Amino acid sequence: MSYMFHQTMRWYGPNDPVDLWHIRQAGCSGVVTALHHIPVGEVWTIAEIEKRKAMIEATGMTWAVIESLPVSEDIKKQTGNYLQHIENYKHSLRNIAACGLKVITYNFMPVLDWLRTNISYEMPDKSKALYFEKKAFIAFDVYQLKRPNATLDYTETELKQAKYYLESLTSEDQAILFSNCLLGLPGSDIPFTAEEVLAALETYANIDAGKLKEHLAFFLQQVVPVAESLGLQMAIHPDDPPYSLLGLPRIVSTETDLADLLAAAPSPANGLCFCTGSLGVRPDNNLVNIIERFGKQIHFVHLRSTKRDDHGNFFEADHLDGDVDMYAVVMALTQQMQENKKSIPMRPDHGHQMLDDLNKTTYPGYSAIGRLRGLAELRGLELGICRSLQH
Ligand code: DNO
Repeated sequence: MSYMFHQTMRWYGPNDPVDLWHIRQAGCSGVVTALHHIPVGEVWTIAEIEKRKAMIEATGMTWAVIESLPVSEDIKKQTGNYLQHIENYKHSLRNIAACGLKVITYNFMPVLDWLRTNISYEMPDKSKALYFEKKAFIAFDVYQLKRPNATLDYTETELKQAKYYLESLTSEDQAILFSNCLLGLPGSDIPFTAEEVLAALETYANIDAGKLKEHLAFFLQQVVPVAESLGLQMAIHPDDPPYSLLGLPRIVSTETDLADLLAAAPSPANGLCFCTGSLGVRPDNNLVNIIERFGKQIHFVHLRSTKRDDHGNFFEADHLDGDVDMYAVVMALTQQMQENKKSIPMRPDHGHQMLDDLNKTTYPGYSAIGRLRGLAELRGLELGICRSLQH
C-alpha cells in the first residue's frame, strides 16, 4: 500500500511528563501539540511556533498537527472582541503556514471540552481508564453545581439514584467528582468554583443549537478561505461526549452536524478530525458510513474505542476492544487514503494508565505506556490490513 497513517502522538509541550524521546521510542515520526501558554484569542507568533518546532525536530520528528488552535468563547458566542479574535485567528494561520505546518485541529464546544466523571476507573486488569457515569454526572449537575432547572433534564428515578450515589461518597470523593467534571474546562490550573461555572453557562442562555451553528458557519466562512489560500487543512474535533451537557448546545455530534459544517464553507481546507472515541459513543453514528461519505475531508484521525451500556454510561476501552469496530474503521480509512492518494496523520487517542505509569501523574488519558500499547496494536492492525489488500 502506498499510503498509510502518519503515526503521531500528542505531546503537551515542555511541561508534559512524557518526554519527546519517549514518543519517538513509541514508534512515532510526528508529534501533535499546541502552544498552550498563549492565551486563547491571541496571535501565535512565528518566533513561538519556530521555537516549539525546533524542539520537536531536535528529536528527529516533525510537528505533524496542531491540536488545538483554540477558538475563543467570544467567537462561539459572537460577543465582545470576537471580530478581533477572528482576525487574530487568521493571523495565526498565516504564521503557522509560514513555518511550514499544515493541519490545524480545533473544536466548537461551548464552555467545556471533554467531560468524564472518573479519570481512574479501575479495569479488571487493574489498569485505569476514563469513565463517564451518568448518575455521577447528574449528581454533579443537580446537587453539586445546582444548575437552575437541571432537574428538568432527568427522570425522577435518575434523580433519586444520583442523590443516593452522592450521599454514598465520602466528602473527599465528592470533591474529586466535582473537580473531575471540570477538568475539560480549558484555560486555568486554578480550580473553578460552582459560581464561575454557572456564570459561564448562563452566558449561553440565549444561544441554542441553531444559533451556535450560525456562529460556527460565520467563523468558517471567515477563516476557511484564508486556510485554503495558504494550503492549510482545518480539522474540527467532534463533541466529547457527542450530546448536549449542562444545558449547553453541542453541534458537532452527528453525521448531519458534520454535513452541515462542511456545507457551510465548502473547501478542501474545511475538514474533520475524525475521532472514533467521541463519535463512537452514539450508537446512531455509523463510523464507516461517515468515513465513506466525508473521507476526502478527514485531515486527522484519533483512534480510540469506548464501551457503553444501556444506562448512558461509557468507559474508554482498549483500542481494539469496545463498541468501535476498529478493523472496519481502519479498513475504511486505508481505502480512503489510497483513493485520495494521501497519508492522514493519526494518533492513538488516550490510553489506560498501566504498568509504571500507575505511579505517575500525567494528563488524564495521556500517560505514555497505555498509548504506546494502543499505537502498537493499531499499527499492527493497519499493516495487516494493508498487506491483505495487496493480495
Ligand atoms: C481530549 C481531546 C480534546 C481535543 C480538543 C480538540 O483528550 O481529544 O481535548 O484535543 O477537543 O480541540
